[in-house]
Amino acid sequence: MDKYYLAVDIGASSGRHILASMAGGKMQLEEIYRFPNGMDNKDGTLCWDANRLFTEIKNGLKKCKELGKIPVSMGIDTWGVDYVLLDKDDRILGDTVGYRDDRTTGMDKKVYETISQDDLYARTGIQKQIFNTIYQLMAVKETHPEYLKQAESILMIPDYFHFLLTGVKKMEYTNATTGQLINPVTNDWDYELMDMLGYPSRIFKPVSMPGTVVGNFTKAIQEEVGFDCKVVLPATHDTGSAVLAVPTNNDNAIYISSGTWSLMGIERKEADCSMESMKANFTNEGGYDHRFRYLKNIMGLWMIQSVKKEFEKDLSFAEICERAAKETIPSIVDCNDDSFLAPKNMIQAVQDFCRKTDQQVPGTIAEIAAVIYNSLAKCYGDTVKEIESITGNTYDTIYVVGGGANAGYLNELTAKYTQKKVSAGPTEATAIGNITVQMLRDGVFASLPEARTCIGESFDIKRYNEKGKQF
Ligand code: LFR
Repeated sequence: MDKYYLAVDIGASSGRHILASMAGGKMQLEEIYRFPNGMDNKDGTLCWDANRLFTEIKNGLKKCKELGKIPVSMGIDTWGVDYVLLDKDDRILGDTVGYRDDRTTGMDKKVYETISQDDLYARTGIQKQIFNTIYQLMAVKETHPEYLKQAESILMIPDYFHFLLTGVKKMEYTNATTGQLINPVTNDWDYELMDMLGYPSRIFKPVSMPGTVVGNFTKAIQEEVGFDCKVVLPATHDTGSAVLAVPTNNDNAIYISSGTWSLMGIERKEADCSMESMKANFTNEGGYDHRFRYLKNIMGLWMIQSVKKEFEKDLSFAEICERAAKETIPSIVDCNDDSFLAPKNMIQAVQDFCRKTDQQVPGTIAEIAAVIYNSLAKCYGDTVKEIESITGNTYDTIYVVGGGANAGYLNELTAKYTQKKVSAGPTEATAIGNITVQMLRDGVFASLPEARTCIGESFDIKRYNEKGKQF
C-alpha cells in the first residue's frame, strides 16, 4: 500500500492540496485540490477570509477520502507575518488583516520611539518590512488596544488552521521568525522586546520546531472529513518550505524562491545581524535544522499577477512570458519601490515610474511584462553582487524554485543579468519542502541532504548557461 503525506500549501493567490508518496526511490506528487486566495477589501481594510480558507482546507481533506488516499500525516504552510488574536473563547478579535494593508504606515516610527532600528536589527536579524508582525501589532496597539487586553493567544495563520484541525495551539518557529520578535541566537521569543513595546508576552506560546507533532484531528473534524490524521509541523513559512526543496547540497548556492515574491539568498548556519547586512536590507529568517535563510525580499511575480488581472484575466502566464520575450523596450523600474506594494493599478504604477524617470513608457501587456521581467532580473543581478560582497564568496549557479521557475524568459534574463548558470525547478518546491519535513520525521530520509538529493532526482529541472541558453 502506498503511504501518502499531504501538504496544504496556501499562497497569497491560491492554495493547493498535494499528496506525495515514494515510488522507486523517487518522490511523486499528485495535486488533488486547488482553490483561489487573495486579500478582500473589507470596508477599506485588506483582509484574508480565514473562514473560507478553512472550509477549503477541509474540502481538500474530503477529496483525500473520496480518492481513498488517506495520508499518514499532513501539514499546512502559508505566507509569513500575518496572525490572529484569539479571545478566551478562541474567537478571532477584529479582522484577519493582510500584510498589504496600509494600517502599518508610520508604525515603524512608533516602534523606533522605544527601540532604534539598528538595535532592533541587531536583536532580531530581520529586515525591515513595514508589514512585519512587530509593526502590525503596533497598529493594533494604537487603534484597538482593547484587542491586546482581551487576547488570550496569538497564532500565526498556519498555526491557527492547525489549531482548528487538532484543538492544539502551537507556534511554529520558521513562521514566527518572520514577525521580528524572535532572537536568532536563542531561537526563542524576545520577551524583553515584547515588554518594552507593551505587547502582552503571555499570549505567545512557546516556539515549536518543524517536525513537531501537533496532534490528531478532533472528533468533529474526523466526522466531517471522514478520517483521522496526524498533523505534523512543516516549516509553516512557505519560503522556509520552498528553500528546503532547493535541489543541491552545495553550501555555496544562491536560490530564488520565485512566486508572489522573489526571495533571493543563501543558507547560513548563523545569523548575520551586522549593520552592513542591515543596510543592504538582508534578513535572517529561521529555517529547518537551524539553517538561516539569509535573503532579500524582491517584489516578484506579484507585479505580473496584478497586471494580468487588470489587463486580461484569461491570458496564461506562459503566454504573457512569451509575448514579453519578443519586446525590446529598455525601461527598468525599481521593483522594490513602495509604489508597487499595493497599488490601486499596477499598470499605471509601472507607467508612472517610467514617466517619472524619463524612460520609455510601456503600453501593451507585452511591453509592461517585459519591463517587469527585466527589472526583476536586474534586481537579481544587484542582489548577487551584494551577497558576494557581504560573504566574500563567489557563486556559480542560481537555483530558482517555485512557480516562477516556469517563466522561461525570466530564467534567461536571470542568467544574463547575474552572469551565472541558472537551475530552474522544482516548481512545487513549497509543497515538496512541506512534505520533506513530514518524511524526515517518518524516517523516509535520514537527513536533509539525503532528501535534497532525492528531490533533485525526482523532478524536472531545467538548466541555463550564463548566456541564458538552455542546455
Ligand atoms: C512569500 C512570503 C515571504 C514573506 C511574504 C509576506 O509568500 O512568505 O517570504 O516576506 O510572503 O509574508
